[in-house]
Amino acid sequence: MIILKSVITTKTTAIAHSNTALIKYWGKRDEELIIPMNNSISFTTEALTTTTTVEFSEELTKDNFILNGTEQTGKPLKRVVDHLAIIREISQTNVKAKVYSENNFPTAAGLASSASGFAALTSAATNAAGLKLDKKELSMISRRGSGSSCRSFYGGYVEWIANNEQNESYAIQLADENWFDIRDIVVVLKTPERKMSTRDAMKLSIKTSPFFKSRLDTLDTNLAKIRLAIKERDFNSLGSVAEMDCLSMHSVAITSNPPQIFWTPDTVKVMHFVENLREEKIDAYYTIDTGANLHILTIPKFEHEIVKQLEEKILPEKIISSKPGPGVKVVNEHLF
Ligand code: 2P0
Repeated sequence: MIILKSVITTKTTAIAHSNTALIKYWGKRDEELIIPMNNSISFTTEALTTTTTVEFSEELTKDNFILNGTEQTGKPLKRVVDHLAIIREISQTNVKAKVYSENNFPTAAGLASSASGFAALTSAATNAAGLKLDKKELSMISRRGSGSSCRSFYGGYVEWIANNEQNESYAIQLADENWFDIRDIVVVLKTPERKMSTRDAMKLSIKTSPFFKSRLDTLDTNLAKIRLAIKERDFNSLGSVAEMDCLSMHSVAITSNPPQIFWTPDTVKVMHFVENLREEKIDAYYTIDTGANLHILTIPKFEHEIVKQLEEKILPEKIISSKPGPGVKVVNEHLF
């Protein structure tokens, strides 16, 4: 990437959507640069958004990060400051920044808030620093803040290319958000506080799960199946492979030492609920990230019926229904 010295310009606001992985990212080959062990595929989730405003100012003596109205300290602040440091290095400046961010969904509940969070931060901060970068470059910078965020730069269906030979790892769009209309019904359950971060859990899996390598061996086939399912708009193939890959990722997590079990009894209840939907000839599959919550994948004609049955039989804390959404956008309305 050739960057000329940038000119710190102005306050910038970006909106990014989270993404739901159909083939999961689980394990890094390079912890520092955040290069994954495997390619992953996701779709961008329209209903889950982070809005972030960044302003660099000579008057600031340190970076500030306000999330959902609360000034952040400790780890959340450090991750933002570290990411701003990468952007400052590229733009050859040492000016500090003020960062305001708002999520429209529960933070750190396994709903990929770090994906939309770092995508919005990277887009707003690079623009505010006067850098003009394309999406491939943005996805590579964002990846270093949080791996899965690189997939949120594009709308629709997106693949994160591990590119293990060249240390250049970035996202590409497989199909836009209008190509294949599916629904992601996010079932928000009571989630116990996570004992270990996703980052540490992945690291532990590589070191201790006897199934880590076996999972990697299944991925080329499953990635090819998902790419084909997207191309042919084959929902049952997409859903069944995504559900299998979710179970494969969780098998690796569960067989780590100590075991990483992200599910609660309610998670398993919803898994059985989805199996029962299929017996009723309702096309539905689940996928789960690092939390108790589930994403029920379906097609538009079954959305209403599934939400109705969830309300009757499960009573979750919240149901958020989403379709595939767009990539990151810079907007003119600022948070401060
Ligand atoms: C995914 N997850 O593909 C997988 C499935 C969680 C389970 O990407 O360490 O927060 O910051 O790169 O991006 C969550 O991982 O981890 C994630 P870091 P990130 O969506």
